[in-house]
This record gives sequence, structure tokens and C-alpha cells, in this order.
Amino acid sequence: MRGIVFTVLGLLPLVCGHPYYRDYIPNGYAVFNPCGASYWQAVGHYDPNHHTVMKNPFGVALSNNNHIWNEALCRADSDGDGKTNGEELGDPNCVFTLGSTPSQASSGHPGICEPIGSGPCANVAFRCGCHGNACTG
Ligand SMILES: [Ca+2]
Repeated sequence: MRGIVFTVLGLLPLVCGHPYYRDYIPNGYAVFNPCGASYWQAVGHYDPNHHTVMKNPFGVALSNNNHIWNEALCRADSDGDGKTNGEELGDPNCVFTLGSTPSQASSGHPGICEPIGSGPCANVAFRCGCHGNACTG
């Protein structure tokens, strides 16, 4: 009986979907949060804590790449802030593979254009704390 319980609990991340995608990207559980002190949990989404709102540009790119971290996705700049996804996630040389340790800590968010609201991001609608359609456009 105990084994069944643990098996069911072990499958929860798969049933709930997205959290386990974070295993597939460098520093997936320690992504820089430009809006706060804690990490950005829902990496592919605009809401830092929930997977239910729409995907940010990195989430769209990751999904379109079948959730595979490869050199093309690593060298892309999904959020258009001038830094590659690999640079932001701590894999500047694009050598991360599943289960390996990234060469650096995450220094930016690959799906949130930074600095928020200025420079190359002046025309990006996203602002910290936005919800739904207010995050895009
Ligand atoms: Ca970027």
C-alpha cells in the first residue's frame, strides 16, 4: 500500500504538467526573478508562481521546441532584451544537458524582457504583477 501511495505522489508532477519541464533547462529551479527576491517558479509563464496564465516568449519557444534545451534555443533571445536564453539561465556556452550542473547561476529571466519598462524593453507591455492580457501587447 505504501508503495502505491509513493508511486501516485511521484506521478503528481507529470499529472500537473509543467513543473517537470524545469528539469530540462539550466537552473530551472533557480531562475532569476526581476520582480522579487525569490526565484521565478513558472519559468515559461508571465506569472512567477502560476502556470495557468499565458506563456511568456520563452515558454512559447520552449514549447515550440518540444521542451528540448538545445543550442538553437540556448542561443535565441526569446524575450528580445539582447541577452541569449543561455546567458540568462547560466549556460552561456550552451553545453547544459539534462541532469548536468550549469556553469553559472541564472542572471536574468529568458522570458521577461529586462530591464522591465526601459531600454530595449520600453515598448514591452509586461510589468511586475500584471495578469492575463495585460502582460502582453
Ligand atoms: Ca533574453
